[in-house]
Amino acid sequence: MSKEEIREALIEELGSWTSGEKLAESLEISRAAVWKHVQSLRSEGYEIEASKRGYRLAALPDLICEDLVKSGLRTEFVGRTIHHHPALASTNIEAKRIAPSAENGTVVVAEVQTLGRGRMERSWQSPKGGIWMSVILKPEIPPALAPQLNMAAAVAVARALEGLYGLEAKIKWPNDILVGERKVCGILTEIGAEMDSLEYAVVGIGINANIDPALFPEEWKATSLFGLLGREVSRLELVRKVLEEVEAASCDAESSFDGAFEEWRDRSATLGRRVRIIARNGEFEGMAESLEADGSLLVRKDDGRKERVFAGDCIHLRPATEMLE
Ligand code: BT5
Repeated sequence: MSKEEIREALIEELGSWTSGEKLAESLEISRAAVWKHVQSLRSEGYEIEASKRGYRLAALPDLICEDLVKSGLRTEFVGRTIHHHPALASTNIEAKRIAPSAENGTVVVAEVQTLGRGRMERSWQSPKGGIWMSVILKPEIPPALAPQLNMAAAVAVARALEGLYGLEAKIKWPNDILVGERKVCGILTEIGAEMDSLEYAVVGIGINANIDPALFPEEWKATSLFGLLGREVSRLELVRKVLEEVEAASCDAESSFDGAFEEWRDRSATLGRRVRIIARNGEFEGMAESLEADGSLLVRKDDGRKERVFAGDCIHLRPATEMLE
């Protein structure tokens, strides 16, 4: 595609001028067509200057586009194909649309989402500066093991945040990534399956990266990497790291899963806490006693009975330190 070629040529000549005539000649298109593609790249966020000397890209744009992510990405299959969109309703919706014909590891990423989704049809704020992406995975596992991919994704994000920024990232059941009790990332895994085989899993990962945390209402107990670190992070570096860790942890999910499961449990912010569970069939309180390999949470109620929870919301009732007093 000429537009892609123009983008590549400008990135290659980063900071220098490339004449419009040369571009037109090498791509065998008119100068007007070059101009049209430049306009389209500008609308995607590329700051391309135009003068008598031609076109110039002064700096790499802060965009998570395929070429930029792939240079330096160390994975076998995750991220081999990346569909980058300036805006989408939801990367999960788009990923599910293309999943049946997409290859294992395909990624859909958007700079903003206009209808970002959380669990149970809740909405997910997805302004510019965050990382909103979905990874299509097609492991050969039965559908019953799909929760492991969800758990693997949480482990992957936690590892990435710790590895890149030294943040102590914890996992709040079922799958929120917390740093210091505040949510910095949410994960939504959806699957397409037959009775006995998983066709695909779409693992949607939303990371509040370079976002002003004041944007989130206090009751969400949300934060962002910008809020935690006091500086902007390289979203490209973070996407690469998360994709690398997703590949490692999802391969683990496909084999024995022991390693990823242990880590999921070790990183739990919920175990040992007093919690309120809001499930489809009602609400109750108790102590979060154990986590099972199928992703469920075992809660001991105040009357001593144990309840196994597969899905629902979990509210941490008191900070862990108070529990020890
Ligand atoms: C989640 O839902 O935590 C899963 C979020 C998954 C988002 C990713 S982004 C890429 C992909 N495409 C999508 O459309 N979705 C996935 P849940 O646990 O239900 O949390 C939703 C609740 O968190 C909302 O009801 C708000 O209270 C709060 N919330 C909304 N936006 C938030 C944000 N950016 N950061 C933290 N909390 C948020």
